Amino acid sequence: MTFDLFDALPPDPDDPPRSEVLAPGAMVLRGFAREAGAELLAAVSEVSAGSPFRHLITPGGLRMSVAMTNCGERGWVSDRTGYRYDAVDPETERPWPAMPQLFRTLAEDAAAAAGYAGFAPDACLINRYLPGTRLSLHQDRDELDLRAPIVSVSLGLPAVFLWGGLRRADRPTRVRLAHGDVVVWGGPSRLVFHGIAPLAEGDHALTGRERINLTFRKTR
Ligand code: MD6
Ligand code: FE
Repeated sequence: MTFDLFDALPPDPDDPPRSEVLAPGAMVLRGFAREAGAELLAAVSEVSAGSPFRHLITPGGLRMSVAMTNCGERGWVSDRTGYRYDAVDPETERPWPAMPQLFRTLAEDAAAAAGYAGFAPDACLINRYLPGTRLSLHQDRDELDLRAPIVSVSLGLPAVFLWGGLRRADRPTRVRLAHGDVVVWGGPSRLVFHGIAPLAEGDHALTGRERINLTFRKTR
């Protein structure tokens, strides 16, 4: 007779479930990028050596507290005229740095793990947070093809992700995202309002006082 001992074990607090469903079409893959973390951060440094982090201005004239850059065929930018994806970095007036192969592979693998096989991102927005930085509730709706999901990778300091609903007024739930966690969302969740609560003070072994977030998109 055989039986599987592991079926009988209680949940281990040091080894929590690998994935959680946030809502239909949306999943958190816990620790999915943790192993690649240091390499991903090294690649972020290379990208930002070519296209530096900067604080964009919203169409309303406010300076965003998140610093941003991009890599890939197109990058997300904001200025007084609105939001758009642009093949050229307005700051350097050159194309954005190429998307590192490691980024592309990770994004494709995470999408597939969440049920979105064949994801082919053409843009990666890179957000940098310091303690106190926040990102107010918004929808990601500047992409032409809303059938493709978004893959979001958290690195460095943990953050509280605000996960709302399809209406701006829907009260968000709070989801802690730690170094290496990956959120994938699409389908019925694609236009959910979301944001990041003000980042708490902290010191991460790989990033110090920073949180870095990568969001991979198919913009057209
Ligand atoms: C962040 N993320 O985690 C901000 N948007 O720093 C986003 O705004 C976001 O994580 C669309 C899809 C996934 C995301
Ligand atoms: Fe977003």
